Amino acid sequence: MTDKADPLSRDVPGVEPYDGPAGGWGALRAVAVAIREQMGASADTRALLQMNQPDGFDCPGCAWPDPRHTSSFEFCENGAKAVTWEATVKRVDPDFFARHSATELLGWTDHQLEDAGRLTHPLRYDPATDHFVPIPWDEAFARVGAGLQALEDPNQAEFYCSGRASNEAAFLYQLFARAFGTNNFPDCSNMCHEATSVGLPQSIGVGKGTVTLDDFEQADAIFCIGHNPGTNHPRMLTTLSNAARRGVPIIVANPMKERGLERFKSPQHPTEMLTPYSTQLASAYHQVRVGGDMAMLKGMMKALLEADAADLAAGGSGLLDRPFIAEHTTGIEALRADIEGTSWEEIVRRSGLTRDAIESMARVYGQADRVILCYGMGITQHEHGTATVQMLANLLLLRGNIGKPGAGICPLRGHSNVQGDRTVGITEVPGEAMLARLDARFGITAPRAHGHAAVEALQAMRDGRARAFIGLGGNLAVAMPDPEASFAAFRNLDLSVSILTKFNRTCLLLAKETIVLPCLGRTELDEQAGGPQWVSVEDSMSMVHASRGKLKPAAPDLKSEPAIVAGMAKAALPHVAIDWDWLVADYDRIRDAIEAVFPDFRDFNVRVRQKGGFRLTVGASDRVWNTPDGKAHFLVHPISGASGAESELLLTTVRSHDQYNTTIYGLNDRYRGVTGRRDVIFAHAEDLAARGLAHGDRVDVVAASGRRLAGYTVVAHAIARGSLAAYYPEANCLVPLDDYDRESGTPAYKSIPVTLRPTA
Ligand SMILES: Nc1nc2c(c(=O)[nH]1)N[C@H]1C(S)=C(S)[C@@H](COP(=O)(O)OP(=O)(O)OC[C@H]3O[C@@H](n4cnc5c(=O)[nH]c(N)nc54)[C@H](O)[C@@H]3O)O[C@H]1N2
Ligand SMILES: Nc1nc2c(c(=O)[nH]1)N[C@H]1C(S)=C(S)[C@@H](COP(=O)(O)OP(=O)(O)OC[C@H]3O[C@@H](n4cnc5c(=O)[nH]c(N)nc54)[C@H](O)[C@@H]3O)O[C@H]1N2
Ligand SMILES: [Mo]
Repeated sequence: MTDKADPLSRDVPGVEPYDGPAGGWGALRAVAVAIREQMGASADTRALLQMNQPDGFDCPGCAWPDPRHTSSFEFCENGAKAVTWEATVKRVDPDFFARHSATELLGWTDHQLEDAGRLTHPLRYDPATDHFVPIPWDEAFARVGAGLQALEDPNQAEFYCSGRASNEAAFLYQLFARAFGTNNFPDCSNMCHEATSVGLPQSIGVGKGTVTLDDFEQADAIFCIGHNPGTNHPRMLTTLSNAARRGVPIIVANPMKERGLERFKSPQHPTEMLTPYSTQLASAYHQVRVGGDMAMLKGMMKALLEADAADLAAGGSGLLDRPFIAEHTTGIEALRADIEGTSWEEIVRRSGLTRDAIESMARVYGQADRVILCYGMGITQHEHGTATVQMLANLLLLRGNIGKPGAGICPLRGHSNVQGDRTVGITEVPGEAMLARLDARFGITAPRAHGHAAVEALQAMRDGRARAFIGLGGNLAVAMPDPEASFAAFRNLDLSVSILTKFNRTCLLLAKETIVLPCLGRTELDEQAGGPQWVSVEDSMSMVHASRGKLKPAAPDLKSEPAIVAGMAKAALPHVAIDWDWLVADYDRIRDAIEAVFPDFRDFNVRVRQKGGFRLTVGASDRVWNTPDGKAHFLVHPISGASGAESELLLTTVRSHDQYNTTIYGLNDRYRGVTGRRDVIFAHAEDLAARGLAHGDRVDVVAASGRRLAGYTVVAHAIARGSLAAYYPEANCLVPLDDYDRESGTPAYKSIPVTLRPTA
């Protein structure tokens, strides 16, 4: 069975280590394949050239900002995949739904469902025939309206928003839900950067990143913790490689060796493309244990405090920014006591890193004047995600690394407008000032009671307290943990409405009434009564800018998201005196309303027309701390996460290079050396050996609940001890719905205790 001499020499189908850099010719080839498969041989590739151009559309792929100074086409493999997936020539039209019953479609994979093509008509599930059937828009809206009016209480409806929606669509959507009477806004941010939105305001008074792209040009050191830009924010590699070429140390903390953080061959760089040369990115790569970040960060602070004390003793001025701490912060003494009381033994055991490694990270940190800390889902999707985000803020505050050029905190946001949707009111805990302005502008009385975030929404649906679901984009049932609970929750509903570009599994979890409303995508021309319209989005760095679709819509019957929201609102709220048609005829009117409700958008329609847009105010970037006492706060939490016990295996779930969340473009994960399959689990060879297993063995991955992923193939990989990784969403069956960060509600997708058993 196993080759005892060298277990890694064993041939495992579809698994072959990848030796190349990120980017390079492999990226260009992948784009050519995506274009051929989705758009055909005679593809109109003009769309790709419009991406992230000042007068083009915002790439739906990620929220990394566009460099303001260049107008040259910024090439990104995964952005191109996102666009070809939307601009595909394939269609799921009425014929398609006549050929395939809902029961049959439920047996398709997520890849097959979306690969079938773009939606073309509004649909309703017909229980008599078990098929989705086309219906006219009027009827679709009337059914949505009737379903909502039939509820006993508006709080029985859940209004989900995925982060693709524009500011204009999201603003109208929250207006609709609040005029209807609820603050139930589960949103994709609840599964993503909620730990940032909840944690950072307590630390620094704002729940957003504090840096801009310019800061990356001035930083002396960059830390990348728990994110995978080569796959999920590929345009960031250009920023990182520019920094690396300047000699800026890039320190990575990630349980998995990710090629996109190691080496990059820029498709924009002729010398790199035509020679064997690529840019080395990470100057040091620390394979922290899954769930070991809190221990690691405390270790860095401990090493920094020790070096500070040594420097003071030697007559130096210390390593802490004492004037900054005195003027701008509170809580340093409690933090110091906590860190001094934490032993190196615990830090080393729980982080999985040596004391030397942690001290070297602290040395780089302590020697740099301007430091940026970047982080992603590796930090947030844990039971202690919010506390860990606050540790990142502590570390930065110790040396005054917030609110000065070249320094700050940089959460890598997920969906291209997830941050903007929040800014324009998609939140279950709205502030009174905003609600008062909304009421004044529209003559409504918005509800004041807090609503549901994503986990609470699913719990309410599961328990029958929520009866209706409206989804503006996304695939909530598949994105959430615990399909046993979440699929049942959807099947329990009276009304389920999905506004989508592509048909997905959430539509197939049939409610008493199930409606699918097809919408225009980012890339497409949006004609309204007042002429062609464009929308606005906010990137990870709080830049708000315009996005203009140019392509002919996938089908004549599609409506824009704002028009669909307006259609539903008119039907559900016949007695509310809001002129929805007037608002949608010209999106400038929606933008004027946004400005009236959110003062930070002053002169919105003027400033958003400037090239590159404008930046929203981020107080902490200017050392204005919007906390109750006007100070930034050092916050103390006990170490949580990995215990470091010999027997412990924590499973993290990650995206492959060939997927966009629940959208599976294909079955390859090039940089991790996997081709044509997703049923693999990455493990450290010694963890396998300790369990009598070897590379290529088939195992069942079993969670504490007893649920399992059966028949997976283990792949020996460069991953930290005590750590496993598998692909999302397949592994979501191992995450109980009740395992989430109690502060932010973020599901613990990235530290699932499991055991491995040989498959019977
Ligand atoms: N092409 C593409 N682009 C995307 C997406 C996509 O699916 N495809 N999704 C978008 C969305 S919504 C989001 S939120 C972002 C997600 O972007 P990322 O945050 O990069 O997402 P993940 O793939 O979840 O990768 C997390 C990284 O964290 C590491 N990690 C896992 N567990 C731990 C841990 O305990 N500690 C540390 N330090 N690291 C850990 C993993 O090894 C992996 O490298 O990307 C956005 N952009
Ligand atoms: N185990 C595990 N689970 C996770 C994560 C993880 O790392 N691990 N990550 C979590 C994260 S960070 C997120 S953000 C969620 C993702 O959660 P969602 O945002 O709910 O999911 P997506 O897969 O991005 O949504 C895909 C669907 O969006 C629709 N769509 C695409 N473009 C548009 C558009 O322009 N308009 C409209 N209306 N619809 C459109 C398509 O029909 C497609 O089927 O998943 C979460 N789940
Ligand atoms: Mo996300």
